[in-house]
Amino acid sequence: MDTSTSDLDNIFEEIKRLDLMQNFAELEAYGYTVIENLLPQATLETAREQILKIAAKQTGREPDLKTGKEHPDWRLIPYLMGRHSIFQEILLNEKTLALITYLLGYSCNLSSMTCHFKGPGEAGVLPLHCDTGMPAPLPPYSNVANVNFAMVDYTKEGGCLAVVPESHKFSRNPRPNEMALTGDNANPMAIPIEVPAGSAVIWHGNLWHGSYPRTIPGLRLNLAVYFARPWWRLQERYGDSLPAEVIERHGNNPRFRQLANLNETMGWQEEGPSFLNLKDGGANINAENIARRMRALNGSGWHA
Ligand SMILES: O=C(O)CCC(=O)C(=O)O
Repeated sequence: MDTSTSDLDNIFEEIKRLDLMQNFAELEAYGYTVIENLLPQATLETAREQILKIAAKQTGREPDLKTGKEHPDWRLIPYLMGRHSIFQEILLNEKTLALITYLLGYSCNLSSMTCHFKGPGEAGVLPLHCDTGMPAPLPPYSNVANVNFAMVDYTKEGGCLAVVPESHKFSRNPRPNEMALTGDNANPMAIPIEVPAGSAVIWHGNLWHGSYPRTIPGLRLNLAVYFARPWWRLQERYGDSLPAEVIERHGNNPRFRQLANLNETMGWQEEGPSFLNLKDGGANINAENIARRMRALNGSGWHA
């Protein structure tokens, strides 16, 4: 039945079917949740191998997972989604996508898929922040949301993710004196997320998070999958800029199309909006088309 909460009804059913009720409750209460050991070993290894390969190309130095000596501190390895099918497979993981859909609706986009690539060194600390890039007060619902896959075991000394539980309810960014994760001014509300490689951490866009510096040898890798509601500016450019083989592989999947911004209709040029036919004097403007378009953008409720 089409009710005013049909999108919410659907995602709620999906969350129950996937046995994610505990994660759903944690997201609401604490602003984040962990699904341990989510990625199959082969997926984890392939993704990690690809990240190391791309990092070698980007930096001109061969990464050493055990020592990390060629790559101290922190660097970003961007634009991973289109670079290997394993990243597309991870993007479409039904469990993480179900929780993201609860937070952002079916119409959300992928904003970026990057690796925070961290070797030993104090400068590898990422201070507490939240990813909702707008002035306070932040809306109480998520405008953006993250899935952070641990590509190696996460430990505090290894430079793992840090979160401030319940900070999604503060509706603001941390102030400068609340951002530190090390030293005398370290925020006492922050906790380390220590989980095995292959686990996924999902959080509400208003949650304060960051990561500790790595104080032991080796590399700490994540896969940071960042999503946004469809009116938000996206960090990475997908849509028609994606490699043709990616569009060929997933272009018929409606969910992938929306995530990868293949349904974008903005940025009109002389030919006008693609959903109109200007030659026929805008013959496509009718109630049904407009309703379909509004539904794609807003849906019947805030969960669309
Ligand atoms: O895992 C990390 O190092 C932190 C990631 C982060 O801050 C982010 O994805 O916004």
